[in-house]
Amino acid sequence: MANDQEKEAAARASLRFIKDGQVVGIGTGTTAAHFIQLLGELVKNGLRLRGIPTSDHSRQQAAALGIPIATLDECPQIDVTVDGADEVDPELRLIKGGGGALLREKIVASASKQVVIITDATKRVPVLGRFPLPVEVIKFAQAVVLRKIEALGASVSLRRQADGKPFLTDENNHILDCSFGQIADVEKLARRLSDMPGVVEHGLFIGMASVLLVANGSEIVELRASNK
Ligand code: A5P
Repeated sequence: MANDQEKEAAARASLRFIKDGQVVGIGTGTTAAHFIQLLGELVKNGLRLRGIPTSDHSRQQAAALGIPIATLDECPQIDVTVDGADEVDPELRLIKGGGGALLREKIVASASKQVVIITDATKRVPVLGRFPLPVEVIKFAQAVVLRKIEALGASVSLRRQADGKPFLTDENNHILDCSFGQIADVEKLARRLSDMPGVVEHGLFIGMASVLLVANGSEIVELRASNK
């Protein structure tokens, strides 16, 4: 099964977590885009919900499909969020932010009773860190933060767009992509990054995923977090 079909299959499997009348967090990325498409079909067929998108891009896709959009001010408590991930370890800890939306994604996940992560089989790893960890920084601080993260042993690069200009997040910040290789102590690294002045957020999502749906060929593997 092709990778994109796996993403679609995982997205389809997440639909059973969505119930009528709920507030639904809407993820970002190519896998979440399949979810949004399918959610649009459910709404067209009469499902009532309010969607909280995790990026401007996802908001545009959802709105174009007729999905009612709300803000966190209107709905600060989300019933269920469905989102993708760049890496998932056996404890359902994640690296996210490959699409640059990690800040809003983490806020939406933190406001959600249930977080369903949908991926293809390539995203499962025994140890996080093969994927460069995205760290969102305010522009003023980026050179200082870059040096500090390099001092932790990572090779760090400022994310750029195709035209060479720095990538801008929806909140108008920059992203440092930090290659650590295998991360020995995920919690410790998360704390160290959060403690750095100028770091807005990092892409380590710990204790946030409730359910993981991985498409592996035609099979869907479901894993549940032990603490949820
Ligand atoms: C967006 O910022 C990310 O966190 C995505 O959820 C993640 O990059 C997964 O994206 P794909 O589904 O496109 O692989």
